[in-house]
Amino acid sequence: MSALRAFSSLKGAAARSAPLRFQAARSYASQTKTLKERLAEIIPEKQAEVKEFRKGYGNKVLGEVTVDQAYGGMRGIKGLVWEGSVLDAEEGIRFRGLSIPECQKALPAAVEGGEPLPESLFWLLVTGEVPTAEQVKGLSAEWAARAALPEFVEELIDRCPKSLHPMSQFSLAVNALQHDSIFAKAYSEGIHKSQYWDPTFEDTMNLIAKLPNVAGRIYRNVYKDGKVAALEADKDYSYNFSKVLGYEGNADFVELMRLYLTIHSDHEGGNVSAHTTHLVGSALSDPYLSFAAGLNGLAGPLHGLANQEVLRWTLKLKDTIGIDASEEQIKKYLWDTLNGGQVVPGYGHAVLRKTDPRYTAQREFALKHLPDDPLFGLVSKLYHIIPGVLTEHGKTKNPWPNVDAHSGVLLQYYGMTEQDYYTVLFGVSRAIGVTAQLITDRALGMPLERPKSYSTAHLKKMFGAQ
Ligand code: CMX
Repeated sequence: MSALRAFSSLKGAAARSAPLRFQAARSYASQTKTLKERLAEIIPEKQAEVKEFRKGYGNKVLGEVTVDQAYGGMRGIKGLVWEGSVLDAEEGIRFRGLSIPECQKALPAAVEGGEPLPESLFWLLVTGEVPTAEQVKGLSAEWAARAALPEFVEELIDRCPKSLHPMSQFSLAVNALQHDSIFAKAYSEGIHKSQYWDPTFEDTMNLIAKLPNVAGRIYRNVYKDGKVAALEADKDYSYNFSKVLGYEGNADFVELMRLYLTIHSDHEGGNVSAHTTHLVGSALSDPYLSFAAGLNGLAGPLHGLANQEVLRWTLKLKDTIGIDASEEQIKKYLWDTLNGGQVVPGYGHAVLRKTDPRYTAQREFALKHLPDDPLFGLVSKLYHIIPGVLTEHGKTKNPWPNVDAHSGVLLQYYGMTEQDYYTVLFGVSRAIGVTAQLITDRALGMPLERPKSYSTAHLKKMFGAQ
């Protein structure tokens, strides 16, 4: 593919600003490399950059920590490095400097003007570069080629009772995939630490590649006939994932998966699933063990499980007061939730102070593909009512919707009504972001993570409190 064609595959105004920065600096040769070949070139440059930066600025102060922050979930403490994305409280997420709308314009898509391919986002997160359409095609093919599961993992999933939550099955299967970890094997054989990134990369590629078969098998076993269709070697990741789920016949659902898997992937380093994966990885646990730990955090209702909770809560509201409920009825329902000591799922965020752009991207998808869906109508109505009630309630620092407030309504429209499964979709996407960082962690030789803790007695003594 010529450099010119690579440029012309980048459409729109945003593609001519930030993405061009990446593209312009790249030679034609770099645009024909595979991801691993490109990484082998980038990593020494990155190592040198970080070494130089630390030499000059290593003793600069990032911020101070208060006693309240130590008790308050370490909110706002600046103590992590995460290369793939940075979250701004007002603007939301940027992946390697690109906002979601910029990614939608700049990253290669499967259909003209369509949603970005999550493969291209993985490339962007790992390298900081927008890949060419050919490079993304190559990555899709590599993932399809690595997708088969070991027989014992299939059997393990098949033996799970249907009543075991899909997220527990997911975590179990990812832990079992560890059997074939290339990093663990290389470590036991005495690999030099300067080479850690290579087997980490291989594990990551295998892990991401196998997730559609893991997640698809769980879905087909728990909710359908247990039959899992074979992936197609020449199709993209989202198409193949939709196929194993049983939705490949619906082109709009496949497009939804491309958007979904792209926007749920990465949200900087401090959220529970990202931080957990990074923390466990810092002990040199391999990518399977690290990501499985992250999945267990994602399965919490204040984090990824909120997407199942949102649809459940919304449907209960619909059943209780009706889909055409008045503003007054909805407000009363909200107050009943709050007075019952429960959170309104899908609203609020530990960092964001505005509507989550991931919510906006999904809302725009709904406006394009399902503008007349009654449940979308209800979700839109809630968007106009909930922030006011949460503000009046006076507790939450951010009354606006997060990513989880919108995904369920899109999925149910296409027939995926099984709410308990929704967090598994989030998990497949999250693998793309957190494993990208694991490769960087090992390339930069990030050490064991070990912050300092104190007991209340010790803190009181430190400050002379009675
Ligand atoms: N409904 C009711 N109360 C809420 C609330 C909501 N949606 N969001 C925050 N609050 C409450 C908190 O529970 C807290 O109450 P207490 O003082 O009684 O403990 C108070 O407001 C202050 O919380 P905060 O500083 O605004 O928010 P946190 O950073 O502590 O928590 C989050 C962030 C996301 C856990 C919280 O907003 C929440 O529970 N939201 C609902 C669950 C949800 O949607 N989670 C998904 C987040 C996105 C994701 O990770 O997938």
